[in-house]
Amino acid sequence: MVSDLPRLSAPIDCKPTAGIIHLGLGAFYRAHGAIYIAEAMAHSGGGWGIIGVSLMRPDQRDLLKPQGFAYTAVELAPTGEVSQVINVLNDVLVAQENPTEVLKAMASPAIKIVSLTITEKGYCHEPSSGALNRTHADIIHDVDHSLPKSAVGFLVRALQMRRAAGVPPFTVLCCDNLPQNGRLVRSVVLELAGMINPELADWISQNGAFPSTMVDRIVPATSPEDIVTLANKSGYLDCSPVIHEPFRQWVIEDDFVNEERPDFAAAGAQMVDDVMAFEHMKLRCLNGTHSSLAYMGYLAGYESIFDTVSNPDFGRYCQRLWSAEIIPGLKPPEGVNLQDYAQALFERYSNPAIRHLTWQIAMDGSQKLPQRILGIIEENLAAKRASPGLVLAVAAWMRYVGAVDESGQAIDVQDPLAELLKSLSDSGVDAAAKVDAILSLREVFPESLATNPLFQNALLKAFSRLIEHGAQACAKELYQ
Ligand code: CS2
Repeated sequence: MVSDLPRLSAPIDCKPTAGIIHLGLGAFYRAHGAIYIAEAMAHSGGGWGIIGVSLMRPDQRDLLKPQGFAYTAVELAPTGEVSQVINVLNDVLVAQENPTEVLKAMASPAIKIVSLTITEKGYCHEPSSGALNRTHADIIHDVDHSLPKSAVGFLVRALQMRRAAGVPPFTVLCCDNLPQNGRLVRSVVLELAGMINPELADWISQNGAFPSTMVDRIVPATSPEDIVTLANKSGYLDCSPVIHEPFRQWVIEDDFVNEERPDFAAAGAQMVDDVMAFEHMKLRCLNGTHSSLAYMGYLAGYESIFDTVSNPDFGRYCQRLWSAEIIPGLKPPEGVNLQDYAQALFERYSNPAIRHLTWQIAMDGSQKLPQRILGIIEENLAAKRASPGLVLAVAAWMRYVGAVDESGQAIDVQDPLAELLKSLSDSGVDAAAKVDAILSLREVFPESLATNPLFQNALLKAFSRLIEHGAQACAKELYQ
């Protein structure tokens, strides 16, 4: 019985001082940013302990507290595994339970950086345009209340407290898969601050820093079996380990308030002036194919990315997405060969030890599609380049949000727009009406794309064929 094993524990009193607050303490950050920071401190010192904040649920705090906030990171390579205990979290707070405590911590002069992995939907923005969604219930709330609900509200209210106390702002370090993520968070923060007090917005704009970053590591959700496997191997019980692949990359714009930051470079992060070329490459080559494979693979009955790319039809589909539709329009970052990058990605997807579920990646498609897929299709249209594989992926997403798979089973669609998408899908009597109804969603499809007849026709054709022949046959017929 693993429950009889001693619990992983770390002494609380020998932690570094906290210099970072991280909003959105999910597995990804614990398997990526937190490890870089632990290594940076091991190499160059500094008070960069991390206070994690869960915005909604207490689960992580409750699991980590009895372990002194330490956890195991398990690296799974095709050739074997390596585990290490990460002991860089000082505390975990739960915003919904005690927003005052979170604000107080964020306002403390010792905190120099507030980083975020709150997923795409956490920014309360309109995915197709990047603008703050002023009709979002949490934003409406946060304009009038000093105890906020949204992450953007926490940033703004904490910055307001720092300004009032004469403390410089913290650097806001966005680590979500969004294009120009620093600029995006800056613009939503300034917009909300401006609605509260225009002088606050000016102060943030003049004194704050919002570096963009590109983050990369494949981190599947930890399963109950992972916990048991680790316990049997290690001889201790860790109730919240993280599982990850060997690869990792972090590219960070070197723009921090008063230049105060951990020695990220000592841990292997790339410090650059402009992250855009890296971001484009990663969001399109990795996340673009990830989402395409997730919808196509799920519909065809495949559980994981590994299972999906192991099927030769989907493997070829993925390769052709890179070579014919994604790479031709990309400007590579200096010194990077995009073909090599794509081949390395294929090897990462083909790691049998990583079970990254298609269902997990399929979540929140309405928030992911614009930057992962739709932008490429628009650029390809402008360059008179066809995008049959990406259009097929959009059709697969449309089919997926109809919430019934190819074998007639219900799909548990997780998306902030899930209900609306289902009702739009159901409102159409035939394929054309369904596609039209979903295309009318302006928060996902920009006008220019939704009304482009070439795109409309290709999408309708793909959607109809998908219903008639299924995802695998459609992938195959594209690239025979
Ligand atoms: C995935 C990403 O869940 C998803 O949508 O595409 O989490 C992906 O695994 C990471 O961005 C890899 O760095």
